[in-house]
Amino acid sequence: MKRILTGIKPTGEITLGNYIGAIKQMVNMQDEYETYLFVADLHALTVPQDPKELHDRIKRFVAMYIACGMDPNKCTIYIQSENVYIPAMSYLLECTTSYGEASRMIQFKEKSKENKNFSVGLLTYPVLMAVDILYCDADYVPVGIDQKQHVELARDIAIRFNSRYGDTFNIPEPLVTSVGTKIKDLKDPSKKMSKTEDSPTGVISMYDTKEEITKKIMGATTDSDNTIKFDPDNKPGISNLLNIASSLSGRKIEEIEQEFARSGYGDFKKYVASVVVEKLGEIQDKYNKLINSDELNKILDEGKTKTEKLAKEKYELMKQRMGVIR
Ligand code: ATP
Ligand code: LTN
Repeated sequence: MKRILTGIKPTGEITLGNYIGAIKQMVNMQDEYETYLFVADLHALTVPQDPKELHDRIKRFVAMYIACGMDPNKCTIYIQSENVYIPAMSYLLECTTSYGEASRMIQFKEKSKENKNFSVGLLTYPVLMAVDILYCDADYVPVGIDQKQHVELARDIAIRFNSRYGDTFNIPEPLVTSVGTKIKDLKDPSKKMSKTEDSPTGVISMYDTKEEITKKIMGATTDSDNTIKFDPDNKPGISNLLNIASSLSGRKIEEIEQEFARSGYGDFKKYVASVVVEKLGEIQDKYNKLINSDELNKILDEGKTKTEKLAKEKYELMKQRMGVIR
């Protein structure tokens, strides 16, 4: 069975964009692949975080993964920082990665411009991400287009390590989620819906109430021609709502277009809101049952034990290959 793996940084609350673009793909793939899903909390530290908020968010992420449909009996769920071999391996790989390679990463260039006091961790972030992928010999890494360059760097690092020190890592491939599932900010549909974006009415969090969801969708930016048609270039707002409704209801976009061919934007938005309210309601019910349960700790303990064993074996092999042994 091929292995897939992905992680999400707990830099803010999980959004509808994360659910449709990342978690739902993993839910759909967990039957066919050996699946690893983790909370990338060490990655969150590359930009300043409030410790109390970060701590609370980590467990919420795990409960939300499961509430969204990840089945702990089929996949391995864990917290990145609980695997002590991950940062240790990251140092070893940092020593095989050039400064030039790391500083060419687009995300590093962008984020280091935003804050001149950026941390060294922001530069080494893609090497840590390479370890996340390589320690368990993942075959495929489902990511958004913005992360493709990092997975390609992980490939380069693995190929170089293998040729310098002998076969050690499997070479992973990025699985870029399709353009159709890139969910946009409801207020500014030229931007993606993002958990760190300061856009209180443009971003739907997975914890939003029925009233909040309805208000945000009814207030979503659209256009003035009053036709419900999928046309992302000319009608980004309506196309975004069609994408959301289609992804959550499982209905085809054309079917929804036809149903609302003679309706105004108000009726269409009410429908989209009802679809989101229903889906998020189901997820939130499951989440509320899980968040304080012992089951969560059991799942995380199992994830830690399993992934630590794999990482330890790889770490020992790397050390041996690199000559850092007694
Ligand atoms: P940040 O604001 O910290 O950059 P983010 O919300 O943009 O966070 P990431 O943690 O970078 O999300 O991404 C986690 C996963 O969710 C990635 O696979 C990414 O492609 C996916 N994802 C994030 N936002 C969206 C979106 N709006 N539509 C579809 N997929 C998304
Ligand atoms: N960098 C990713 C999160 C992430 C990840 C990973 C994704 C950390 N490690 C390993 C896939 C595989 C992000 O910002 N979305």
